[in-house]
Amino acid sequence: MDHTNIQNIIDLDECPLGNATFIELCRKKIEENGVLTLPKFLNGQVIKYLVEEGSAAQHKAFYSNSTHNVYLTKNNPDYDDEHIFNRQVVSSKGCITDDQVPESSPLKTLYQSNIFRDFLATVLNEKKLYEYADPMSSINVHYASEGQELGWHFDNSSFAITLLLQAPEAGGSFEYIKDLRDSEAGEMNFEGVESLLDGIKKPEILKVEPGTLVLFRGKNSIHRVTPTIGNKTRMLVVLAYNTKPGVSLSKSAQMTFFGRVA
Ligand SMILES: O=C(O)CCC(=O)C(=O)O
Ligand SMILES: [Fe+2]
Repeated sequence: MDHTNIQNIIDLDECPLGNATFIELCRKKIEENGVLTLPKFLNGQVIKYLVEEGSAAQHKAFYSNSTHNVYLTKNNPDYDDEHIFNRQVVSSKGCITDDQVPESSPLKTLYQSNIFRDFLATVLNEKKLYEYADPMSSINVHYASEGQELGWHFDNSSFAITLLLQAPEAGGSFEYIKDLRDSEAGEMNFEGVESLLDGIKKPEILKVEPGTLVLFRGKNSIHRVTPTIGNKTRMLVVLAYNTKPGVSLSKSAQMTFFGRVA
């Protein structure tokens, strides 16, 4: 199959990305719900191909076994260690970077495709989207093997774009609470976050199957991925774009996420 042709990668019958009615429907959905899922986005053959490609590269993954607070900041010594601001959660997934994804990969065609990028920009209310200026950050493939997870957090970026390639036998589910804080207003909602982490407040669970495209606004909506259960690795692609050209991920963030600097 020709992987340089976008029509072989996206199922454009299920997801007509150039259709004005479809685009407007998607824009409304993410505006109202903070999340948009497009099941069957990827062509079935391409999912299989990408799982094989991803499995072949898994040995190159960098595993960051780190603890962090939900706000993804350093601890604040004004609060004691038990305070919810300083409470630590675990993130333990592995990741490969854009420069480790083959040039022949359908992921490169998808990432660069104009129809896809224009669709994303319109749906996300952005003028235009740009690739990262550094060679590592644009396309990442994440791996979560048995017991690995992504702890509760609010994203630094205002939107995230993911594609699940392989779901584990159990676990690995994406949980979230919409608008649990208001970062623009400086409202961190310690009570709400504590109630969630203590298991009192219950999150929503996002239903995601392999091949589903997810657009998620995670800056104010706390989310996590529960630990993988069983031998099958959870494999997920993160497509990262900027709203301005020429932006690189900071060296310290490269070190944290990728274990090396470009
Ligand atoms: O793995 C996922 O589904 C979500 C990833 C995520 O939340 C992140 O990378 O910030
Ligand atoms: Fe996130």
